[in-house]
This record gives sequence, structure tokens and C-alpha cells, in this order.
Amino acid sequence: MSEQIIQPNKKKVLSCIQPSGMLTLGNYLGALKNWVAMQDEFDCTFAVADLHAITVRQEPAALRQQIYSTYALLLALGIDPEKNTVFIQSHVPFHTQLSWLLSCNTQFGEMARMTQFKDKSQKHPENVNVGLFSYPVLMAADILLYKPDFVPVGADQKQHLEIARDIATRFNNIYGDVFTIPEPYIPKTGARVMSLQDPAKKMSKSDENANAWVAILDSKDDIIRKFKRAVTDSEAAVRFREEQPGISNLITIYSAVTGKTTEEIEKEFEGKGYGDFKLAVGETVADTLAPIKQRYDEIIKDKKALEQLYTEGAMKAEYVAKKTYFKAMKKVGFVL
Ligand code: ATP
Ligand code: LTN
Repeated sequence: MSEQIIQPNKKKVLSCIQPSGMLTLGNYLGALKNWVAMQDEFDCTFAVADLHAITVRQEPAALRQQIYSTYALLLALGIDPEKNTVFIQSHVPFHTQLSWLLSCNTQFGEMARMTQFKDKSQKHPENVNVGLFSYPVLMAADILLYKPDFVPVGADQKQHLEIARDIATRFNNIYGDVFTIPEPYIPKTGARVMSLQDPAKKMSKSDENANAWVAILDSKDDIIRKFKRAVTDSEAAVRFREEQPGISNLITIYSAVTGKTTEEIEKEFEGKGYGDFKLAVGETVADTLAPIKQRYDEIIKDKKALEQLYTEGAMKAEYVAKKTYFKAMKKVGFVL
């Protein structure tokens, strides 16, 4: 009798990224690098969350370009569309459809306390739209449709994931088991990269000051220049201290890129000034990002191939999403 090989089912992972601007080093170290690392161990679904992007006003031509560009960048980072499901959120209509069912099971008060809503509505007081308010419900739908075990997100998204878990638990309690309750998956190092101009704020691609962030696709010269101009603190020593958030942020970045520990870095730069360190961080980051940019330039040229990949991705995603959606509809009492 031949020995039976037991293949334990891989755990499922889902994450999405908004195409709302140039993806930054923060997105890379806080989220995308992790996605790449997870694809061997897990069954992964990754999406470009284009529907989320319009919670803030987008110029149509720029949005279209950003959607292509974000999808191409995921491939350039090394995410394999054969091994994983990689798609564009708006291509799978069940996200918005499930979002309605979930909205009717989410309280106004739950949404009102979301810190990202408070931040973004302050940043764009002229456009505090209902979509911006209910955005975590759409995010919950993105997640729950695919029944993932883990959702890798940066620390800033933890609150939204908590709400997704609350909504799923409540729905299951009322209507019966439909959704899996997902766990957050937050990387230990480089989880939070701060702005190079104001280390009290996270590095964000929508920051109007372009010196505050490094784009994954920035040129080497731009990257080095931005690090040279990074705001640092009064004490001119390369030492990680909470009271010195500027230099500590650079140490975090250098550590995430090189894999060296804080102690090793402090030792390496003992007796050296900020200038030397900033240059080293800039060069190392630029060298890390260069091959990604090179692959991206190749991929973005072939729109036909790209189209084929995202169409196949959407088909794979839809197959899974549809089942969950109709199960939820049935439980709520709709006639199918
Ligand atoms: P926006 O500026 O439009 O709010 P963003 O730059 O914050 O965008 P998102 O699309 O919201 O980026 O985030 C994509 C992923 O990258 C999320 O998982 C988020 O947690 C992570 N991320 C974003 N910025 C950082 C950062 N500075 N440090 C670590 N992770 C980050
Ligand atoms: N809201 C997230 C992007 C996002 C997401 C998701 C992340 C949309 N849907 C589902 C994880 C799972 C953001 O702004 N970073």
C-alpha cells in the first residue's frame, strides 16, 4: 500500500493596497515586503483596492494610471500571479454588494470613532463624503469574502481590522456561521515608517510634501536627496531613542532594509555624524529598490500581458467571493 502523503491545507491570507498615489517605502517595508515573503507559506489573495481610493477625490486619468501602476508594481515586487490571486477590487462586484449587507449590520457609532476617518475628514474638510465614513465596511467586505486566516496590515490599519472582526462576529451570531474571523498579521520590524519631514506622522503617499516620503519608484538621486534632507534631532549621535524620533526613524528604516539590529547599527556608526548615516541609509534604500524599479519598467510596458493577468486574477477571486456572498444573502433571508 502506498504511503499517503498528508498535505496540510495552507492557511489563507488576504490583503489590499490602495492605488491612491505613488507607493512609498512605508508601504513597502510596512506591508508589501511582507506580502512577498508570505506567498510560499500561505494561500494568498492580494488586491488593488481601487474603490477605496475614491473616498478622496481623484483625477480620473491619474486614478486609471495609478491602478495599472499599482498592479504592475505588485508583480515587480515578486508577487507571483500564478501562485496567488492578484486582482483589482472593482472587477469583482461582490465587494460592494457584500458591503451593503454589512453596512446594515454596522453601527453609526462604530464608524464615527475610527481614527482614520477623523484624520482624513480634517485633511479634506471640503469632501467629508459618506464613502469616507463607511470605508471600513467596504474593507470588511474585502476581507470577509475570502475567509482569510490572516490579514497583513501596517499598524495604522489595525483598528479597521478590529471592526471587520466585530462585524463578522456579530453577523455570524445573528445569522449563523458565514465568515471566518481573521487575525491581524503585523510585521515586527519596519512596521511603521515615519515621514522624513515630520517624524511624528507616518510616511504617507498622500502627503503633499514630496520630501516627506520616498516612492518605491523614485530615482537613486531623488532617494539620496530626500534622505539627506530628512529632519533629524539635536543630538548628533546615531542612537535609537524615543525622544529622538527623526534619527530613530532612519535607524528603523536602515534596520528593515539591511536586517541589522539597532545595536549593530549604533555600533557601525559610532563616532560618525548624521551626514554619513543619512547617506548610508539613502544609498542602501536606493540599491534595494533599484531592481524593483527595473522590473516595473519592463512590466508596465506590456499593457496586454498586464490585462490578461488582472482578468485572470479577477476570475479566480470572483469564484471564491461569489460563494461567500450568496451564502450571506441566503442567511439574511433573500430569495436566491
Ligand atoms: P494614504 O496616504 O492614501 O492614506 P498610505 O500611504 O497610508 O495611504 P495605504 O494604501 O493606506 O497607504 O496603505 C497600504 C499599506 O501600507 C497598509 O497596510 C498600511 O498599513 C501600510 N503602510 C502605509 N504607510 C505606512 C507606513 N508609513 N509605515 C508602515 N506601513 C505603512
Ligand atoms: N484600507 C487599507 C487598504 C485596504 C485593505 C483592505 C487592507 C482595503 N481593503 C482589506 C487589508 C484588507 C489601507 O488604506 N491601507
